[in-house]
Amino acid sequence: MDNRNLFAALRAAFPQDLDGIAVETDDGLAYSWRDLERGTAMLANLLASLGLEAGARIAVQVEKSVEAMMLYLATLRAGYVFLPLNTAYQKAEIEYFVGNAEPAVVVCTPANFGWVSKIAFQAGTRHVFTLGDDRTGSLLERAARHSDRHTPAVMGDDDLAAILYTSGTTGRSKGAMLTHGNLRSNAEVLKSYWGWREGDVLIHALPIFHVHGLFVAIHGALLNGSKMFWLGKFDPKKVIARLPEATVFMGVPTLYVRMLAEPALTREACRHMRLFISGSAPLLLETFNEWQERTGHTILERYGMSETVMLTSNPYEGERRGGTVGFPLPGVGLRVRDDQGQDVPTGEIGGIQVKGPGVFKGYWRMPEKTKEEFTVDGWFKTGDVGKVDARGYVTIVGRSKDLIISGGYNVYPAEIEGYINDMPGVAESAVVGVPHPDFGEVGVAVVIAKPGSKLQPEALITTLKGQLANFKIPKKCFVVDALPRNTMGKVQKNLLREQHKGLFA
Ligand code: MLC
Ligand code: AMP
Repeated sequence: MDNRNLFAALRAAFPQDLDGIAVETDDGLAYSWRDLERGTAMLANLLASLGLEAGARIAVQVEKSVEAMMLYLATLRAGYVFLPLNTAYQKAEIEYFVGNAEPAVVVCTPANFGWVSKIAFQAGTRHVFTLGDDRTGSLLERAARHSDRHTPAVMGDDDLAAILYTSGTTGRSKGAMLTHGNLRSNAEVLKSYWGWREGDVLIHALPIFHVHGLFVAIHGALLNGSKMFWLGKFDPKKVIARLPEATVFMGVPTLYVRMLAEPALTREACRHMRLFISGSAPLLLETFNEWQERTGHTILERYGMSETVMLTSNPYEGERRGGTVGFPLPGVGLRVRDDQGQDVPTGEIGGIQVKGPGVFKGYWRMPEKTKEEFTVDGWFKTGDVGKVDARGYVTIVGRSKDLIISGGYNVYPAEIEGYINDMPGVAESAVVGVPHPDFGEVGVAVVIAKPGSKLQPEALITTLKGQLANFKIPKKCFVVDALPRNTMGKVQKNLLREQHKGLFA
């Protein structure tokens, strides 16, 4: 049988000369293609030696490092399922993911070993390893004892490669199951759509626990045999310093906004660059225009999500239209429907539904939820609201799902409200997204106290900080007497958004 393992496809694209540099880090390390080949083999052999069952999940919450990327690649190589977790997640969040996914292996930072291993062992995980961003920890120590040769496990297109948790609009996160076929086909389409070519060098400045940094960026570079400049953490100055040696950059809009604030961002600095790509959140027209003026480059905006990988993109050749996310990628079906399930006329607004090789297999152990998110004729309901113009350009105008996208991270108001409502003295709360110059959008909490209770907004925020990932914390909290409601008694979040829209202007 033809091996459809994504790792095999990426490995096949490595350059002939394995001694060339594959990754160069901002702390001065260089990894050759041979290092990637050998490192992933050792890690894959370590995983294979553990006697895990087929489809075992490898949950990973570690700081960004080249070794962390190798662990991802090794998981593919060995045929297991990668489950990346944002390093900002705290105890309750990790408890949920580990309890829900029941990973056979958990890898965490040496600093978090105490509490993470406790959660993991309680959930039945058999192996907990540590991995620091400075190559310390038990994972690499153990891997070093294994052979540096490994034949990639034989996988089919439909076999699971990764589970990405995406929060639900009501309550708990859902694990989107992505297959080797989903990821490989998307990577192959983007390789040709974005014109990846010999000599390309990618600046990798995004975190590697979400679609953008983990899949779009890493697969893009590896499938083209391209070198990466690897930043442990986004720093606009470091990115700009590397531009003269690079050709491709990918970022969420906040990264572009922060780079524009640097005087060193000039046409001259960008002269060697071929392509700037933005996605994960709406790119303001203002940022698009300012970038064009300052650098002479037109940002290419694309649109995707954890459940589907990339869906649309502005063209590489041809007009990249600011404010739009371009055309459906080859193989992607995209339609816009009204609440009655009818196609809307060209240019009219409705719910975006999609079909295609990147669309996931369903939510982990949630067949009912999965069913709800698909139409009877098999289209996935994205929850995004948009339109398609006469030329075929897609524009996202909003979301039907109650979601805030802050600096490219998704924040679900229902989750934050749940935590606030559980605090003593709180009767009710509403969290809404408002415009923010740096993060695009941030959460604001509006809270009602129980009769006789006194609430301090600052104290509520402090309590939340001890419970939730930092990017989910509302940037402002108000204690009020009443929330605006419609005649059905439902909180009118649109009015709250309107009321607070100027808070950070
Ligand atoms: C950090 N903070 C944020 C935040 N990131 N607040 C709101 N939204 C965010 N995204 C807050 C922290 O809580 C902290 O607050 C303060 O900012 C400093 O924290 P930090 O960790 O030092 O922040 P920084 O390094 O500056 O991070 C900002 C950032 C980061 C923009 C570089 O958020 C980032 O890398 N975003 C990219 C996310 C991404 O890759 N998304 C792709 C999803 S995939 P305090 O109060 O504690 O000091 C997807 C699909 C697709 O959506 O289509 O791609
Ligand atoms: P995630 O679940 O983290 O994968 O986030 C996916 C969501 O991010 C999508 O459903 C969109 O709402 C949003 N998104 C991604 N790319 C864009 C974009 N270019 N413009 C607007 N929204 C985007």
